[in-house]
Amino acid sequence: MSELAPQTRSRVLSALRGQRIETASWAYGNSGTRFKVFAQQGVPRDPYEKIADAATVHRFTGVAPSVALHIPWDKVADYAQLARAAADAGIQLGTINANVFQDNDFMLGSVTNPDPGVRRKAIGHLLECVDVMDQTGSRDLKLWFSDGTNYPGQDDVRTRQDRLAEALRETYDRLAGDQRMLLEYKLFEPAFYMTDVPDWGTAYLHCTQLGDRAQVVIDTGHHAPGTNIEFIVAMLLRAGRLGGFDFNSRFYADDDLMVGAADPFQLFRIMHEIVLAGALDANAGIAFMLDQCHNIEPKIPAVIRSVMNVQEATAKALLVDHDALRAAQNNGDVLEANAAMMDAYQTDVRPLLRELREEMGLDPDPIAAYKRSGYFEQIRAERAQGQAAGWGA
Ligand code: PSV
Ligand code: MN
Ligand code: MN
Repeated sequence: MSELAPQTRSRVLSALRGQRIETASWAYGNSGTRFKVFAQQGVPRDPYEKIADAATVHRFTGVAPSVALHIPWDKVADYAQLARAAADAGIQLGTINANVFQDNDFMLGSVTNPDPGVRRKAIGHLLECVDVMDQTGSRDLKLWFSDGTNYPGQDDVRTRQDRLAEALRETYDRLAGDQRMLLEYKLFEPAFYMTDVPDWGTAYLHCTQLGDRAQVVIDTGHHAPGTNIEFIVAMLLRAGRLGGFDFNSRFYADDDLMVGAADPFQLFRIMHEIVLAGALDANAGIAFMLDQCHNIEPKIPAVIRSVMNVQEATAKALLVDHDALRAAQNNGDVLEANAAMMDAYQTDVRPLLRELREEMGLDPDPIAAYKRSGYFEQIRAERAQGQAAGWGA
Protein backbone atom coordinates (compact mmCIF):
# COMPACT_ATOMS: atom_id res chain seq x y z
CA MET A 1 0.00 0.00 0.00
CA SER A 2 3.04 2.24 0.22
CA GLU A 3 2.40 3.72 -3.24
CA LEU A 4 -0.92 5.29 -2.17
CA ALA A 5 -0.89 9.07 -2.39
CA PRO A 6 -1.13 10.61 1.11
CA GLN A 7 -4.43 12.34 0.25
CA THR A 8 -5.97 9.12 -1.02
CA ARG A 9 -4.75 7.26 2.03
CA SER A 10 -6.26 9.73 4.47
CA ARG A 11 -9.54 9.94 2.51
CA VAL A 12 -9.88 6.16 2.49
CA LEU A 13 -8.89 5.76 6.15
CA SER A 14 -11.32 8.44 7.27
CA ALA A 15 -14.22 6.88 5.31
CA LEU A 16 -13.41 3.46 6.78
CA ARG A 17 -13.22 4.89 10.29
CA GLY A 18 -16.77 6.23 9.91
CA GLN A 19 -18.23 3.01 8.53
CA ARG A 20 -21.00 1.33 10.56
CA ILE A 21 -22.06 -2.31 10.21
CA GLU A 22 -24.97 -3.68 12.24
CA THR A 23 -24.84 -7.29 13.36
CA ALA A 24 -27.90 -9.51 13.92
CA SER A 25 -28.90 -10.98 17.27
CA TRP A 26 -29.91 -14.28 15.66
CA ALA A 27 -26.42 -14.80 14.23
CA TYR A 28 -25.14 -15.46 17.76
CA GLY A 29 -27.65 -18.21 18.60
CA ASN A 30 -27.95 -21.75 17.33
CA SER A 31 -29.29 -22.13 13.82
CA GLY A 32 -29.44 -24.73 11.12
CA THR A 33 -31.31 -26.01 8.13
CA ARG A 34 -34.64 -27.80 8.00
CA PHE A 35 -32.61 -31.01 8.40
CA LYS A 36 -30.67 -30.31 11.60
CA VAL A 37 -29.69 -27.61 14.06
CA PHE A 38 -26.20 -28.31 15.41
CA ALA A 39 -26.00 -26.93 18.95
CA GLN A 40 -22.78 -25.08 19.74
CA GLN A 41 -21.12 -24.45 23.07
CA GLY A 42 -21.36 -21.07 24.74
CA VAL A 43 -24.28 -19.72 22.68
CA PRO A 44 -26.45 -17.01 24.29
CA ARG A 45 -29.38 -18.08 26.46
CA ASP A 46 -31.25 -14.78 26.23
CA PRO A 47 -31.20 -11.41 24.43
CA TYR A 48 -28.88 -9.95 27.07
CA GLU A 49 -26.23 -12.52 26.24
CA LYS A 50 -26.70 -11.90 22.50
CA ILE A 51 -25.98 -8.25 23.22
CA ALA A 52 -22.83 -9.21 25.11
CA ASP A 53 -21.64 -11.17 22.06
CA ALA A 54 -22.48 -8.33 19.69
CA ALA A 55 -20.58 -5.93 21.96
CA THR A 56 -17.61 -8.30 21.78
CA VAL A 57 -17.64 -8.12 17.98
CA HIS A 58 -17.66 -4.32 18.26
CA ARG A 59 -14.84 -4.39 20.82
CA PHE A 60 -12.55 -6.16 18.32
CA THR A 61 -13.68 -4.49 15.08
CA GLY A 62 -14.61 -0.96 16.20
CA VAL A 63 -17.20 -0.60 13.41
CA ALA A 64 -20.15 -2.70 14.60
CA PRO A 65 -21.76 -0.51 17.28
CA SER A 66 -25.34 -1.78 16.97
CA VAL A 67 -27.25 -5.05 16.97
CA ALA A 68 -30.56 -5.76 15.25
CA LEU A 69 -33.33 -7.49 17.20
CA HIS A 70 -35.98 -9.90 15.94
CA ILE A 71 -39.31 -9.88 17.74
CA PRO A 72 -40.46 -12.18 19.36
CA TRP A 73 -37.14 -14.07 19.24
CA ASP A 74 -35.69 -11.28 21.40
CA LYS A 75 -38.79 -10.59 23.46
CA VAL A 76 -38.07 -9.18 26.93
CA ALA A 77 -40.27 -7.66 29.62
CA ASP A 78 -38.48 -4.31 29.57
CA TYR A 79 -36.93 -3.04 26.32
CA ALA A 80 -35.69 0.17 27.89
CA GLN A 81 -33.68 -1.95 30.30
CA LEU A 82 -32.33 -3.98 27.35
CA ALA A 83 -31.31 -0.72 25.65
CA ARG A 84 -29.51 0.33 28.84
CA ALA A 85 -27.73 -3.02 28.99
CA ALA A 86 -26.60 -2.49 25.40
CA ALA A 87 -25.34 1.02 26.21
CA ASP A 88 -23.47 -0.32 29.25
CA ALA A 89 -21.82 -2.86 26.94
CA GLY A 90 -20.82 -0.09 24.52
CA ILE A 91 -23.33 -0.66 21.73
CA GLN A 92 -26.89 0.31 20.73
CA LEU A 93 -30.01 -1.60 19.82
CA GLY A 94 -30.58 -1.23 16.09
CA THR A 95 -33.23 -2.30 13.61
CA ILE A 96 -36.33 -4.06 14.87
CA ASN A 97 -37.25 -7.01 12.66
CA ALA A 98 -40.87 -8.13 12.73
CA ASN A 99 -41.75 -11.80 12.63
CA VAL A 100 -45.06 -12.71 11.02
CA PHE A 101 -43.84 -16.00 9.60
CA GLN A 102 -43.67 -18.45 12.50
CA ASP A 103 -47.25 -18.73 13.72
CA ASN A 104 -49.73 -21.44 12.70
CA ASP A 105 -52.29 -18.75 11.89
CA PHE A 106 -50.03 -17.48 9.10
CA MET A 107 -50.09 -20.65 7.00
CA LEU A 108 -51.95 -18.86 4.18
CA GLY A 109 -50.25 -15.54 4.77
CA SER A 110 -50.02 -12.86 7.43
CA VAL A 111 -50.99 -9.38 6.20
CA THR A 112 -52.26 -10.82 2.90
CA ASN A 113 -54.22 -13.69 4.48
CA PRO A 114 -57.79 -14.05 3.18
CA ASP A 115 -59.05 -14.08 6.80
CA PRO A 116 -59.48 -10.53 8.18
CA GLY A 117 -58.94 -11.81 11.74
CA VAL A 118 -55.53 -13.19 10.82
CA ARG A 119 -54.64 -9.96 9.04
CA ARG A 120 -55.58 -8.01 12.17
CA LYS A 121 -53.33 -10.25 14.27
CA ALA A 122 -50.42 -9.71 11.86
CA ILE A 123 -50.89 -5.93 11.80
CA GLY A 124 -51.11 -6.01 15.60
CA HIS A 125 -47.63 -7.55 15.69
CA LEU A 126 -46.23 -4.90 13.33
CA LEU A 127 -47.66 -2.14 15.54
CA GLU A 128 -46.24 -3.87 18.61
CA CYS A 129 -42.82 -3.74 16.92
CA VAL A 130 -43.17 0.04 16.62
CA ASP A 131 -43.97 0.13 20.36
CA VAL A 132 -40.70 -1.75 20.89
CA MET A 133 -38.86 0.82 18.75
CA ASP A 134 -40.24 3.60 20.94
CA GLN A 135 -38.62 1.93 23.93
CA THR A 136 -35.33 0.88 22.34
CA GLY A 137 -34.82 4.15 20.46
CA SER A 138 -34.45 2.21 17.20
CA ARG A 139 -34.85 4.12 13.97
CA ASP A 140 -35.78 1.29 11.59
CA LEU A 141 -38.56 -1.27 11.40
CA LYS A 142 -37.66 -4.04 8.96
CA LEU A 143 -40.51 -5.95 7.39
CA TRP A 144 -40.16 -9.21 5.55
CA PHE A 145 -43.28 -11.16 4.66
CA SER A 146 -43.21 -14.85 3.87
CA ASP A 147 -46.66 -14.33 2.37
CA GLY A 148 -47.41 -15.89 -0.97
CA THR A 149 -49.06 -18.87 -2.61
CA ASN A 150 -47.90 -22.34 -3.63
CA TYR A 151 -50.29 -22.97 -6.49
CA PRO A 152 -51.77 -20.95 -9.35
CA GLY A 153 -55.27 -19.86 -8.45
CA GLN A 154 -54.73 -20.38 -4.71
CA ASP A 155 -55.59 -16.72 -4.05
CA ASP A 156 -56.10 -13.53 -6.01
CA VAL A 157 -52.85 -11.71 -6.73
CA ARG A 158 -54.26 -8.18 -6.86
CA THR A 159 -56.49 -8.59 -3.82
CA ARG A 160 -53.46 -9.73 -1.83
CA GLN A 161 -51.61 -6.60 -2.94
CA ASP A 162 -54.53 -4.49 -1.70
CA ARG A 163 -54.39 -6.22 1.69
CA LEU A 164 -50.63 -5.70 1.84
CA ALA A 165 -51.00 -2.00 1.01
CA GLU A 166 -53.58 -1.57 3.78
CA ALA A 167 -51.35 -3.22 6.38
CA LEU A 168 -48.32 -1.19 5.34
CA ARG A 169 -50.34 2.02 5.46
CA GLU A 170 -51.59 1.39 9.00
CA THR A 171 -48.09 0.52 10.19
CA TYR A 172 -46.46 3.43 8.38
CA ASP A 173 -48.94 5.87 9.89
CA ARG A 174 -47.98 4.63 13.36
CA LEU A 175 -44.31 5.68 12.85
CA ALA A 176 -43.24 8.87 14.57
CA GLY A 177 -40.23 11.22 14.49
CA ASP A 178 -37.37 9.84 12.46
CA GLN A 179 -38.64 6.25 12.49
CA ARG A 180 -38.52 4.49 9.14
CA MET A 181 -40.04 1.42 7.53
CA LEU A 182 -37.67 -0.83 5.57
CA LEU A 183 -39.47 -3.22 3.23
CA GLU A 184 -37.53 -6.34 2.29
CA TYR A 185 -38.26 -8.45 -0.77
CA LYS A 186 -37.45 -12.08 -1.51
CA LEU A 187 -37.93 -14.03 -4.70
CA PHE A 188 -39.29 -17.24 -3.20
CA GLU A 189 -39.33 -19.44 -0.09
CA PRO A 190 -41.39 -20.40 1.77
CA ALA A 191 -43.93 -19.60 -0.94
CA PHE A 192 -43.02 -21.49 -4.10
CA TYR A 193 -45.41 -20.22 -6.77
CA MET A 194 -45.89 -16.53 -6.01
CA THR A 195 -44.48 -14.31 -3.26
CA ASP A 196 -46.38 -11.12 -2.42
CA VAL A 197 -43.19 -9.01 -2.20
CA PRO A 198 -40.86 -10.89 -4.57
CA ASP A 199 -38.68 -8.12 -5.98
CA TRP A 200 -37.41 -4.58 -5.61
CA GLY A 201 -40.01 -3.22 -8.04
CA THR A 202 -42.89 -4.40 -5.85
CA ALA A 203 -41.21 -3.10 -2.70
CA TYR A 204 -40.45 0.21 -4.42
CA LEU A 205 -44.06 0.66 -5.59
CA HIS A 206 -45.41 0.16 -2.09
CA CYS A 207 -42.80 2.49 -0.60
CA THR A 208 -43.56 5.31 -3.02
CA GLN A 209 -47.27 5.02 -2.17
CA LEU A 210 -46.50 5.25 1.56
CA GLY A 211 -44.14 8.21 1.87
CA ASP A 212 -40.48 9.20 2.18
CA ARG A 213 -39.81 7.17 5.30
CA ALA A 214 -40.65 3.90 3.55
CA GLN A 215 -37.49 2.50 1.99
CA VAL A 216 -36.45 -0.70 0.26
CA VAL A 217 -33.98 -3.08 1.87
CA ILE A 218 -31.86 -5.38 -0.26
CA ASP A 219 -31.02 -8.78 1.18
CA THR A 220 -28.19 -9.99 -1.04
CA GLY A 221 -29.41 -13.61 -0.80
CA HIS A 222 -32.91 -12.91 -2.08
CA HIS A 223 -32.46 -12.90 -5.85
CA ALA A 224 -32.42 -15.32 -8.74
CA PRO A 225 -28.94 -16.59 -9.62
CA GLY A 226 -27.13 -14.16 -11.89
CA THR A 227 -29.15 -11.10 -10.84
CA ASN A 228 -27.16 -7.89 -11.16
CA ILE A 229 -27.64 -6.66 -7.60
CA GLU A 230 -25.48 -3.57 -8.01
CA PHE A 231 -27.86 -2.39 -10.74
CA ILE A 232 -30.71 -2.58 -8.22
CA VAL A 233 -28.53 -0.65 -5.76
CA ALA A 234 -27.93 2.06 -8.37
CA MET A 235 -31.63 2.28 -9.28
CA LEU A 236 -32.77 2.60 -5.67
CA LEU A 237 -30.05 5.12 -4.84
CA ARG A 238 -31.09 7.19 -7.84
CA ALA A 239 -34.70 7.09 -6.66
CA GLY A 240 -33.74 7.93 -3.06
CA ARG A 241 -35.34 4.69 -1.84
CA LEU A 242 -32.45 2.53 -0.69
CA GLY A 243 -32.92 2.07 3.05
CA GLY A 244 -30.30 -0.57 3.67
CA PHE A 245 -28.88 -4.02 3.16
CA ASP A 246 -29.17 -7.42 4.73
CA PHE A 247 -25.72 -8.70 3.81
CA ASN A 248 -24.95 -12.38 3.44
CA SER A 249 -23.64 -14.80 0.79
CA ARG A 250 -25.46 -17.33 -1.30
CA PHE A 251 -24.28 -20.11 -3.53
CA TYR A 252 -27.76 -21.44 -4.32
CA ALA A 253 -30.77 -19.77 -2.65
CA ASP A 254 -31.12 -17.83 0.62
CA ASP A 255 -28.04 -19.50 2.11
CA ASP A 256 -27.30 -16.83 4.77
CA LEU A 257 -23.57 -17.59 4.67
CA MET A 258 -20.87 -15.07 5.63
CA VAL A 259 -20.98 -11.99 3.41
CA GLY A 260 -18.10 -11.87 0.96
CA ALA A 261 -17.56 -15.62 1.20
CA ALA A 262 -19.28 -16.67 -2.01
CA ASP A 263 -18.69 -13.65 -4.22
CA PRO A 264 -16.39 -10.94 -2.85
CA PHE A 265 -16.35 -9.32 -6.29
CA GLN A 266 -20.11 -8.79 -6.16
CA LEU A 267 -19.77 -7.21 -2.72
CA PHE A 268 -17.10 -4.88 -4.14
CA ARG A 269 -19.38 -3.92 -7.05
CA ILE A 270 -22.21 -3.16 -4.61
CA MET A 271 -19.94 -1.02 -2.42
CA HIS A 272 -18.64 0.75 -5.53
CA GLU A 273 -22.18 1.97 -6.29
CA ILE A 274 -22.51 3.10 -2.68
CA VAL A 275 -19.22 5.01 -2.76
CA LEU A 276 -20.00 6.56 -6.16
CA ALA A 277 -23.27 7.91 -4.75
CA GLY A 278 -21.59 9.23 -1.58
CA ALA A 279 -23.88 6.92 0.42
CA LEU A 280 -21.33 5.32 2.74
CA ASP A 281 -21.57 8.03 5.36
CA ALA A 282 -24.00 7.25 8.22
CA ASN A 283 -25.84 10.51 7.43
CA ALA A 284 -26.84 9.10 4.05
CA GLY A 285 -29.31 6.84 5.85
CA ILE A 286 -28.28 3.49 4.38
CA ALA A 287 -28.29 0.77 7.05
CA PHE A 288 -25.55 -1.80 6.46
CA MET A 289 -26.77 -4.89 8.29
CA LEU A 290 -25.71 -8.52 8.41
CA ASP A 291 -28.46 -11.15 8.11
CA GLN A 292 -26.58 -14.39 8.50
CA CYS A 293 -26.69 -17.72 10.28
CA HIS A 294 -23.56 -19.60 11.30
CA ASN A 295 -24.74 -23.17 11.34
CA ILE A 296 -21.43 -25.01 11.46
CA GLU A 297 -18.77 -22.37 12.14
CA PRO A 298 -18.11 -20.68 15.50
CA LYS A 299 -20.42 -17.71 15.60
CA ILE A 300 -18.52 -14.73 17.04
CA PRO A 301 -15.41 -15.19 14.85
CA ALA A 302 -17.74 -15.71 11.86
CA VAL A 303 -19.43 -12.38 12.53
CA ILE A 304 -16.02 -10.72 12.96
CA ARG A 305 -14.89 -12.24 9.65
CA SER A 306 -18.07 -10.92 7.97
CA VAL A 307 -17.47 -7.40 9.28
CA MET A 308 -13.89 -7.59 7.99
CA ASN A 309 -15.12 -8.79 4.59
CA VAL A 310 -17.42 -5.77 4.31
CA GLN A 311 -14.52 -3.52 5.30
CA GLU A 312 -12.26 -5.05 2.65
CA ALA A 313 -14.86 -4.64 -0.10
CA THR A 314 -15.45 -1.06 1.03
CA ALA A 315 -11.74 -0.24 1.10
CA LYS A 316 -11.37 -1.54 -2.45
CA ALA A 317 -14.40 0.44 -3.60
CA LEU A 318 -12.90 3.57 -2.03
CA LEU A 319 -9.71 2.99 -4.02
CA VAL A 320 -11.41 3.16 -7.43
CA ASP A 321 -9.90 6.14 -9.24
CA HIS A 322 -13.09 7.98 -10.16
CA ASP A 323 -11.30 10.50 -12.38
CA ALA A 324 -9.66 7.76 -14.41
CA LEU A 325 -12.93 5.84 -14.54
CA ARG A 326 -14.94 8.83 -15.77
CA ALA A 327 -12.30 9.81 -18.32
CA ALA A 328 -12.25 6.29 -19.73
CA GLN A 329 -16.05 6.16 -19.78
CA ASN A 330 -16.31 9.50 -21.55
CA ASN A 331 -13.72 8.42 -24.10
CA GLY A 332 -15.56 5.18 -24.71
CA ASP A 333 -12.45 3.34 -23.57
CA VAL A 334 -13.95 0.07 -22.44
CA LEU A 335 -10.70 -1.58 -21.37
CA GLU A 336 -9.37 1.38 -19.37
CA ALA A 337 -12.72 1.81 -17.62
CA ASN A 338 -12.74 -1.84 -16.64
CA ALA A 339 -9.07 -1.58 -15.60
CA ALA A 340 -9.93 1.25 -13.19
CA MET A 341 -12.34 -1.10 -11.44
CA MET A 342 -10.07 -4.14 -11.52
CA ASP A 343 -6.98 -2.27 -10.29
CA ALA A 344 -8.90 -1.28 -7.18
CA TYR A 345 -10.45 -4.71 -6.71
CA GLN A 346 -7.12 -6.47 -7.00
CA THR A 347 -5.40 -4.28 -4.43
CA ASP A 348 -4.51 -6.04 -1.21
CA VAL A 349 -6.18 -3.72 1.31
CA ARG A 350 -5.44 -5.83 4.37
CA PRO A 351 -2.33 -3.81 5.35
CA LEU A 352 -4.39 -0.60 5.16
CA LEU A 353 -7.09 -2.11 7.37
CA ARG A 354 -4.50 -3.27 9.88
CA GLU A 355 -3.20 0.29 9.95
CA LEU A 356 -6.74 1.62 10.44
CA ARG A 357 -7.31 -0.66 13.41
CA GLU A 358 -4.02 0.36 15.02
CA GLU A 359 -4.99 4.01 14.60
CA MET A 360 -8.33 3.19 16.29
CA GLY A 361 -6.51 1.60 19.20
CA LEU A 362 -7.54 -1.92 18.17
CA ASP A 363 -5.58 -5.07 17.54
CA PRO A 364 -4.77 -5.21 13.80
CA ASP A 365 -5.94 -8.84 13.69
CA PRO A 366 -9.44 -8.95 15.29
CA ILE A 367 -9.90 -12.71 15.02
CA ALA A 368 -6.55 -13.54 16.61
CA ALA A 369 -7.25 -10.96 19.32
CA TYR A 370 -10.68 -12.48 19.98
CA LYS A 371 -9.18 -15.96 20.25
CA ARG A 372 -6.53 -14.74 22.69
CA SER A 373 -9.05 -12.81 24.78
CA GLY A 374 -10.47 -15.84 26.59
CA TYR A 375 -14.04 -14.64 25.87
CA PHE A 376 -15.05 -17.95 24.32
CA GLU A 377 -13.71 -19.97 27.24
CA GLN A 378 -15.62 -17.66 29.58
CA ILE A 379 -19.01 -17.96 27.81
CA ARG A 380 -18.56 -21.70 27.33
CA ALA A 381 -18.17 -22.07 31.09
CA GLU A 382 -20.94 -19.62 32.01
CA ARG A 383 -23.64 -20.63 29.53
CA ALA A 384 -24.35 -24.23 30.23
CA GLN A 385 -27.23 -24.57 27.78
CA GLY A 386 -27.74 -22.41 24.72
CA GLN A 387 -31.01 -21.12 23.34
CA ALA A 388 -31.66 -21.87 19.68
CA ALA A 389 -32.01 -18.85 17.43
CA GLY A 390 -35.37 -18.28 15.74
CA TRP A 391 -34.67 -20.47 12.74
CA GLY A 392 -33.90 -23.47 14.89
CA ALA A 393 -36.47 -22.84 17.62
C1 PSV B 1 -35.98 -13.87 5.32
O1 PSV B 1 -35.34 -14.86 4.57
C2 PSV B 1 -34.98 -12.99 6.05
O2 PSV B 1 -33.97 -12.58 5.15
C3 PSV B 1 -35.64 -11.81 6.71
O3 PSV B 1 -34.76 -10.71 6.80
C4 PSV B 1 -35.89 -12.37 8.07
O4 PSV B 1 -36.27 -11.44 9.03
C5 PSV B 1 -34.53 -12.97 8.28
O5 PSV B 1 -34.33 -13.69 7.07
C6 PSV B 1 -34.28 -13.76 9.46
O6 PSV B 1 -33.01 -14.39 9.35
MN1 MN C 1 -33.03 -10.67 5.38
MN1 MN D 1 -33.30 -14.24 3.97
